[in-house]
Amino acid sequence: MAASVFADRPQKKLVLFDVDDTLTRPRQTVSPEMIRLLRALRKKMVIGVVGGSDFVKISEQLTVQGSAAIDEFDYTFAENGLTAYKMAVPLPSQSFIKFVGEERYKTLAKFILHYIADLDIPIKRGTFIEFRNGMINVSPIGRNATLQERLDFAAYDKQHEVRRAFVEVLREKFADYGLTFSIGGQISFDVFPNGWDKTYCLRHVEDEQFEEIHFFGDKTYKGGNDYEIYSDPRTIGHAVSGPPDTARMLKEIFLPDFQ
Ligand code: M1P
Repeated sequence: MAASVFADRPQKKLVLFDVDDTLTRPRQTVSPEMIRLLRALRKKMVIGVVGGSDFVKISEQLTVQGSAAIDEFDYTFAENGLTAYKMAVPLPSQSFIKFVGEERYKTLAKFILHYIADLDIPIKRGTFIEFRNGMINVSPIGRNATLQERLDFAAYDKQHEVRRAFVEVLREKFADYGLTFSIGGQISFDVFPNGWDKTYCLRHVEDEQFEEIHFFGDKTYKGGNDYEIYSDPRTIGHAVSGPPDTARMLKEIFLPDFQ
C-alpha cells in the first residue's frame, strides 16, 4: 500500500469543520487567532473544512494574511465536497446539472423565479438563483444583498419563515426530482441531489482509513445543513454555538497545552 501523504502526523485522526458560525461569523473572514489554533492542531492530526458555500466564498473567508485556504487545510470541501481538494490537489467531482438534466432544471428554475417574483418581502436585490457545480443556491432577497440587508432579512425570515414556506412548496411540487432543500445560512437555501449533503465529503477520505473523524458544526439540529454529517456513524459530532465555542472545545479536547 502507498504511504499516506499524512505520515508526518502523530495521530491518525481527521477533524472537519463547518465554516459559517463554526470557524467564522457568517460570511466573515476567519480570525488570526483561529488560524493559529488550526495550525497547532494540524501538527498533530489531519484537518479539513466542509462548507455548503462555493469554493470562491470559502476561500475568501479562510484566507488570512495572504495564505490560501487550500494551503491551511489538508482537505478543502466546498459545496459539501462536490468541489474537493486534498493537499491543494483537486479531487474528481459530479455535477448538479448532469444529475437533474437541462429540461427538468428549466422547469425548476422557472417555478422558483415566478415564486420569488410574487413574494411580498420588504426588499429584493439580485442573483436569486446561484448556479454552482454541485447544487443551486436560492435566495428570496437575492445574493447581492449587503451585510446589513442580509441581517435584516435574517431577522425578518425568523419571524415570517419565508424560506421554510418556500422549501415546503418546492418539496411537494418537485417530489419526484430526488432533491434535498436545505436551509443552511441567513438569506438562502441550497438545493442538491439526495445524499449530496455534507456526508458527501466522507467518500473522499475513505482511502486514508482514519481512526477517528471529528466534525464541528453549528447547524447540527434536524433540518440544519450540518445534521447529516454530525449524526453520521462515521463521525464524532461536536455542536458549537460559534467560533469562540469552537476554539474553547478544540483546546479542551485536542490542545490542552495551547498558549
Ligand atoms: O452556511 C452555509 C451557507 O452559506 C451561505 O448561506 P447564506 O448566504 O444564506 O448565509 C450559502 O453559501 C449557502 O450555500 C451555504 O449553505
